[in-house]
Amino acid sequence: MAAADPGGVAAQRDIIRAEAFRLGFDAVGFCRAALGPEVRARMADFLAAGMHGQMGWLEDRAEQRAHPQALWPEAVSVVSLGLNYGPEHDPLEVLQARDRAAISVYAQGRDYHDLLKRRLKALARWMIAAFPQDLKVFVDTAPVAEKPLAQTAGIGWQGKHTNLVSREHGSWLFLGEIFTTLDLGADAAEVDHCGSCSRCLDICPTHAFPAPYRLDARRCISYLTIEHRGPIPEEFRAAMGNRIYGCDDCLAVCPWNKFASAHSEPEFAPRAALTAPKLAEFATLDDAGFRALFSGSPIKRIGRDRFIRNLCIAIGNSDIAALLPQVQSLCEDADPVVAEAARWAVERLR
Ligand code: B12
Ligand code: SF4
Ligand code: SF4
Repeated sequence: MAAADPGGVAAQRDIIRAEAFRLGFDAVGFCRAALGPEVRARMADFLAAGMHGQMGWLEDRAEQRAHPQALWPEAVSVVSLGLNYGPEHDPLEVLQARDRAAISVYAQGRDYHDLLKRRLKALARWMIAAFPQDLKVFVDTAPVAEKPLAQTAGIGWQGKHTNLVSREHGSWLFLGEIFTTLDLGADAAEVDHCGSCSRCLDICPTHAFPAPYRLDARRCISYLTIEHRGPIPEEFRAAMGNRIYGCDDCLAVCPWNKFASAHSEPEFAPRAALTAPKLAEFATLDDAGFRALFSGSPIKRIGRDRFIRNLCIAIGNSDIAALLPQVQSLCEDADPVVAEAARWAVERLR
């Protein structure tokens, strides 16, 4: 006998799920537009400890982040969606090549926000046509706690590295959501499958995890290379190695990645120029050159100066004396932060 399904919401979820998969999503789950009080409490701890560094925007809208209905009071259900961006090659390999720059997997192809938003909108249009409702789509930049929602909706769990891990796709899922006025019920939340593993915590080059499930963003290379303005604190510079944009170490070592498969999205295909670029190639980039090279890439967001600041640190860590002229020429850069990083690199190479 079929299980009771009052109002047919489980059947409705299955219809939407099928369409989401047809549109190319790799993970789909449903939950109520609400999060438990522990999410707000943990967020408050993180903010009170100042672990968000310069990301004041996390603090500004913390209430909305922790409570979906504070962001949109009419929201009843949330559809949480994931797109697989699993890499074809081991992202840690490039870290051994001293003359090369490491750019994190998510930033080697076209900006994922574009594809994810297009797909979310396509699903949203279809949902409106199928079931009358009001809805809103979100990806990344809105004050939405995407990982706790995804866990509540059952598509994965927040691992000890704080990102969402899926039994099917490992650490490699981008997340997006549709908030809707429709009551769709809920899927079962996912539970923690980290067990006694601590690989992600152990590998972190800057010891950015004060405890499992807690990240001090101020120490994270992803934060330092992408979000942090001004000089990078000296204590982290050597540990950054050749990482010039983001970091994948804690994601890449997760044992659940063994169940993951490489993505099949042409837009996520890494640009040849960004998989293992030579450090020397970037040193002469001016503003116009930077914008032309990174058009359509998420890297464009950080601007030429921050990018060259990161590059100088990587050159300083390279131990390759032949790169000395490249950083010497940046010591008088118009941007004082670039000039300081270049002088640091010159000292290191000497
Ligand atoms: C701010 C931000 C960052 C910051 C801070 C990261 C962080 N962990 O918070 C920085 C710049 C460092 C960053 C880095 C990266 N990011 Co980011 N980032 C975000 C953003 C915009 C907000 C996240 C947030 O609210 N952080 C604030 C803290 C308080 O939230 P939290 O991690 O959820 O903290 C929780 C835990 O501490 C937990 N907690 C505390 N104690 C305990 C105990 C237990 C038992 C449990 C279960 C939980 C728990 O509760 C807290 C509240 O929920 C989201 C998009 C979004 N709107 O959600 C993307 C997002 C999280 N980032 C993403 C990605 C891909 C990355 C990088 C991998 C990019 C890269 N390769 O460089 C790295 C990963 C670094 C890492 N280990 O987290 C993806 C992650 C996808 C996924 N599968 O999880 C997101 C979801 C973007 C997207 N739409 O796909 N990011
Ligand atoms: S992204 Fe890199 S620096 Fe940040 S927590 Fe993970 S391993 Fe550490
Ligand atoms: S590496 Fe281990 S501890 Fe970290 S998220 Fe994966 S399973 Fe959990």
